[in-house]
Amino acid sequence: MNEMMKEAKAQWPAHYGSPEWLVHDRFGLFIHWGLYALPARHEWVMTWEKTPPEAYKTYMKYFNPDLYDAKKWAKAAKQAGMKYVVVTTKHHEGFAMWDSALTDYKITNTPFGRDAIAELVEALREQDLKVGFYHSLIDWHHPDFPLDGIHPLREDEEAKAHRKSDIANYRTYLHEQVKELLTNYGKIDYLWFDFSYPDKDWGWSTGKGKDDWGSEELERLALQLQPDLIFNNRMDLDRGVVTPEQYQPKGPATRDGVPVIWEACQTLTGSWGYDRDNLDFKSPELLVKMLIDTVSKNGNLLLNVGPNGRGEFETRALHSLSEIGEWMRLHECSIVGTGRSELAVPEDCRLTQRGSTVYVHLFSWPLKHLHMPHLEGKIDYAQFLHDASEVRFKQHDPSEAHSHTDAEVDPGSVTFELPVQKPDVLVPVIEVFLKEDA
Ligand code: JFZ
Repeated sequence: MNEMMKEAKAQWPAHYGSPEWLVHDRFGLFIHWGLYALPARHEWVMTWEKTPPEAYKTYMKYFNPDLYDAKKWAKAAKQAGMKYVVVTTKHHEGFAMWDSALTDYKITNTPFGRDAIAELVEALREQDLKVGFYHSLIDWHHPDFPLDGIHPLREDEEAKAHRKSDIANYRTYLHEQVKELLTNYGKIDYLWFDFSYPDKDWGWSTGKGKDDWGSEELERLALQLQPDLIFNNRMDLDRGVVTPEQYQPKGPATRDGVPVIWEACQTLTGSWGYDRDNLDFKSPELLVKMLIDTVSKNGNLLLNVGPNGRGEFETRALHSLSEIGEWMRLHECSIVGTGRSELAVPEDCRLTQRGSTVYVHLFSWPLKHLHMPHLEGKIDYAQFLHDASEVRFKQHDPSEAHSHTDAEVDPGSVTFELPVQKPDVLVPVIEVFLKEDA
């Protein structure tokens, strides 16, 4: 294991479950599904359009995803090479996607009438996928959630003057709902709370953080029910998996300069919920490169799909997942169980490493040669990962320095001999076996 990864694991809170599986698995599916699938204009539509909770209930009346088949979702994740799934149990809109006894605002009271979370959890276990719950700390439906600058009623003067919200009641509701989720659905591996904004100040209201959520107590409660649980870092407690979103960090993520366990969360289009008119799809090649780039920096990738109101992943999302899956079918061993390599990175490449095996991912295809510095005498064998065909290499030879390939190569480097044709995979990978004693 690389040094930075060791340091990151040493930072992990001792009272949490072990993060080993997460760090090993590297690739998960994020699912954002709620009533917002119906307006299909982003999962923040309620507050963007300042829709009062009463009016937003229209979507509950018409929520009927007749094509929902949890087994299909689980299979799509599995086929894409993902090892875990994090699904929204409740998003900021406040709607429960499970059969909660604590509210009427829940999926079993829609025409659909089924517990989507129960069905999904079962399907995930069948596919041997780990189960994560995304749970929104923010709730724009609950009357005891105090208005603030991102609430849909933020410009409703009547509500601002007269609404009697008691955050203590909301806190109890939040805790009790989490209790249900961690009691009624078997083993849950990952809790992904979202999100805290304690430093926000709109003058007439402020943001919310650990005291509002009762984060310490919530964490304790969760661990009592599920001692192996791991958490992300958005409860305002400054611990848990660090979750940069919608950008690729320049290097391994750190907290106060110290490496931490981290997970990039990324969208297909820039929206999390189903967003019909947003066609800004990242290409499968870009998505595969984002996965590789993340793992080369010791991170995980949690890639999101926003299913639609019929309960399906749209065609484009399915296409992306299947392209990623085809790449993963051939290259999984350069991702799963690997992390950052301390070797010097050749031009246009990303490296990952497991023990003495190094994976060289070629982001752009060079002409005939790839030079890797500082490897003279250290390589035992090399091959392409996708077809196990040998990749021959030669050491820098000063006596041949007149030859075109050797002239400009740094002493000590190794030159891999590549075909002119780029292999027919999104990102080709050379698997390099270092000599055990090198
Ligand atoms: C949150 C949600 O608001 C969003 O809808 C989605 O669920 C996403 C995964 O998480 O958005 C955030 C939360 C935190 C930050 C940015 C967006 N942040 O810390 O920069």
